[in-house]
Amino acid sequence: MQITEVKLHSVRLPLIRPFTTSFGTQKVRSAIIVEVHAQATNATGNPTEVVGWGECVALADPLYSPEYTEGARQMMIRYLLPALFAYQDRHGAVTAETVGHSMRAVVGHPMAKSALEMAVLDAQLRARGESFAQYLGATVDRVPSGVSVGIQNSIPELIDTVAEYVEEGYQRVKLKIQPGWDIAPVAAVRERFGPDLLLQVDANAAFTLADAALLRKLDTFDLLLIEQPLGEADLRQHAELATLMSTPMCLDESIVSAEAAADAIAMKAAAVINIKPGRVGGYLEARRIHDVARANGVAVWCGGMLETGLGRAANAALAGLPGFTLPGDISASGRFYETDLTEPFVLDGGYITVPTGPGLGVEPIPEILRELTTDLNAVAAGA
Ligand code: OSB
Ligand code: MG
Repeated sequence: MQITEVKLHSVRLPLIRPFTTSFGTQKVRSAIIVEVHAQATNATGNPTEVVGWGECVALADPLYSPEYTEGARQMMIRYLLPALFAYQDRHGAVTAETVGHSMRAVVGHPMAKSALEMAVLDAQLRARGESFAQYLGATVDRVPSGVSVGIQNSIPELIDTVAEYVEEGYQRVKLKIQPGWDIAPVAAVRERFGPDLLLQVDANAAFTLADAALLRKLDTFDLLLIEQPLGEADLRQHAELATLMSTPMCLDESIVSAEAAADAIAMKAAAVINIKPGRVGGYLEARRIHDVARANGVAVWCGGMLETGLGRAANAALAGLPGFTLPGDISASGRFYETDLTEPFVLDGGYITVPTGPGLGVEPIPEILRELTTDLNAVAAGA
C-alpha cells in the first residue's frame, strides 16, 4: 500500500458527565483522529484508493501516561509520519505489519504510534474487504459490556449511578478508587447490589505498598480483580501485594508491551491483564499480549480510554479473541457521549456487537467530524 496523504483531526467531544479518576477529572474528550489516504490492492488484485481511520487515545494531560493529545499530534507530525514516509520511500510500500517497525527508532509514544498503525490497518483491511475482527482472530460476534464508574461526590450518588448502569444492562461494574474513596464505596455497592454483581476496582496507581493492610480489606467483597493499585514501575511491589491479598491482581499502566506482560506473569505481579491497544503501541502488540497471557493461562480483558466509535469498534473486535474471558470496558457510546463520531454503539442485552464490515466497519460521520474538529493538519507523502 502507498500512503498518499495523512490528515490529523484534533477533535473535542463533550462528555455527558464528568469522569473522575484518581489522576483527575475529564469533562471533554480531546483526541486525534487519523485519516490515511492510500493506494492499495483490492481482493481481486486491482488497484484501489482507500481511506483508513485511526484514533489516538492519549488524554489531554499527561496524568495517566506520559503522552498527551497535543504532544501526540506534534510527535506524529515531527517524527512518526516522516519515519513512516521514509520507510515507504525505501521499500516502495507500507503495510500495517511494518508500521511499528518503520517507527522503531523513536523511543516511546505508543499511543501516537498506535493511532497511525490503526489507520493503516483500517485502510489495508478496507481494501481487502476484511474486518478487524477477522484479521485479529475474533471468534464471537458480540462481547459482554462492562462500565467504568468514576469517583463520585458521595456514596448515595454512587449507588444511583451504578443503579442506572445496571438497569441499562451492563454486565460488570468497575469502580474507580483512590485513598479516601476505597473501602466504603465498594462495601456500599456490594451491599446494595448483592453477590451476583460482577464487581471490580481500579486505583490508577494511587496507592503504595504501605497501604497493603487497607487494600486487604477489599478481599471480603468478592471482587473479580483489583486493577493497578500501585505505580506503573512497581512490578515487584505488585507481586508482593498479590501475596498479601486474595483479590486477583490486574495490571493496566504497567503493561506497556508483550515483554512487560511476560515479566509481570513470570513475577506473579499480574493474575489478570487489562489490554489497551493505545497503551501498548497498537492492535498487533495487543494481540501479542493476548497470546502471551493465553499461553500462560492468564485472563485478559479489553480496557477503554473513552474512545470514540472508531476506537470502540476496534476494541470490540479485539475483545472477540478467545483469551478475553472477562467483560471489558467497552460500553455503549452513550456512556460518555451525546454525539459520537460514528453511528453510536448501543447495548444489546448487555453486549456490544462486533462490527463485521470491512476494516473498522464504522467511519466518522463527515458533518459530525467537521463540527467537532478544532484543528486539522494534512501531511502529504513526499512533501
Ligand atoms: O484506567 O482504565 C483506566 C479511562 C481513562 C484512562 C484510564 C482508564 C480509563 C477508564 C475508562 O477506566 C474506561 C472506558 O473507556 O470505559
Ligand atoms: Mg485502569
